[in-house]
Amino acid sequence: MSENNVDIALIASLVRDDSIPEGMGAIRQKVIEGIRISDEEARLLFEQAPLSFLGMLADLVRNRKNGNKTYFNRNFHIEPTNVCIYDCKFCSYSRMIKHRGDGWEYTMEDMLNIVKKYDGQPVTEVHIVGGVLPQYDLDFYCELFSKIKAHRPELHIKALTPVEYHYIFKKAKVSYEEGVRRIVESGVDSLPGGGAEIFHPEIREQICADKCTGDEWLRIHELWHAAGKRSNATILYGHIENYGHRIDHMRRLRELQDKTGGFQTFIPLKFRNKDNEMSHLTETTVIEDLKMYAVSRIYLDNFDHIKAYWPMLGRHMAQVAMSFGVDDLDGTIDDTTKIYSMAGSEEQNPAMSTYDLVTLIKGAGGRLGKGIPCTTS
Ligand code: V47
Ligand code: SF4
Repeated sequence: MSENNVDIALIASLVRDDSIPEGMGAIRQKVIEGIRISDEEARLLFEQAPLSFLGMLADLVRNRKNGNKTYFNRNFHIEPTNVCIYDCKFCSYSRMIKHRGDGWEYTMEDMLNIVKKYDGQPVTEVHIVGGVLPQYDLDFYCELFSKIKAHRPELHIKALTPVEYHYIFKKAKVSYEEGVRRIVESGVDSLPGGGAEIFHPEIREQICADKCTGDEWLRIHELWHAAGKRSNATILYGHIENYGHRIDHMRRLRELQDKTGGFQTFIPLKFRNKDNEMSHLTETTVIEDLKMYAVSRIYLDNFDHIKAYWPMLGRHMAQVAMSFGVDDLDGTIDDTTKIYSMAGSEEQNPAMSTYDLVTLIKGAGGRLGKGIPCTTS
């Protein structure tokens, strides 16, 4: 019996029949047997399962997939601009185009200089994402990606979301298929999970009506996977959506993953309420955050990894989340992102050394994922 099986047997035996909340025995049995849970069962977990029960089930799935290994990436971000033509109500980061004097707009040279700043340093990934502006068009980005690849071929480029791609493909008058072919050729290695928010139109129309739809987001990822590439997926939770919308979101991802197998990791992003048009909303409790990690780990049975983005969650909560399904942490970051500090995260200048991350993982009783330092993104 492998080390992982011992863990699973132990956890399964810990959830004694007489301690199982009413109506949840069947769910527990399914999870132990590796059988997919339904949308209704996910709803029951969200609405009625005690946190400790959720934690045990999520940990069982996490252990089955990854043992007690936790992965992380050594990365830095480039945020080309914080000016944006769109008007997402939850966004604390962007300055509308009419106030563009308050924001920044990097040139190609600025961005290449950021990449060069990391020459000789052991980073493995650059994460590029920011606002949407007309001068950052398809030709601009393809040139940027090719130049980064020419400068440092082994650096993994995780760049732009379907929000940007939908805009730049349309502006260049190319089909999604042709656009995806061009970005593959220019050297992009993977797509980050951003821009997904909540797919359901009922919510999307209220929080981010003017950017790509949920179906368009999914279609671009589908074509990206068809090109043999991998990507991530997020959910922005804890605002005006209900559990039904969260489950609908995860169902669409699970269905696409059944088709393509191209998603690597799912990243729940907790809505932060500072300085945006949804600031009147109260943020979710830590209990709700752990629930979100656990239910997604249990429901998304075809995703290998669940990621905690510690600059958003806080490093200590990220450590706790490792007992609720999380096996992937992003990342060393090196204080190169403003998205969360501007939205009210406790982490105002997010940066962790490899040593810090290793200490954090070991402190939570975890082992390092094979090949560390490595990236799952
Ligand atoms: O799409 C914006 C979110 C996302 C707020 O793929 C907010 O490895 C909370 O997607 N409160 C961008 N969230 C970040 C992102 C990401 C991060 C780390 C790793 C990966 C990956 C992807 O940030 C946006 C949006 O959903 N966001 N404003 C806010 N106020
Ligand atoms: Fe623009 Fe992204 Fe902010 Fe929306 S979330 S306003 S697309 S920067």
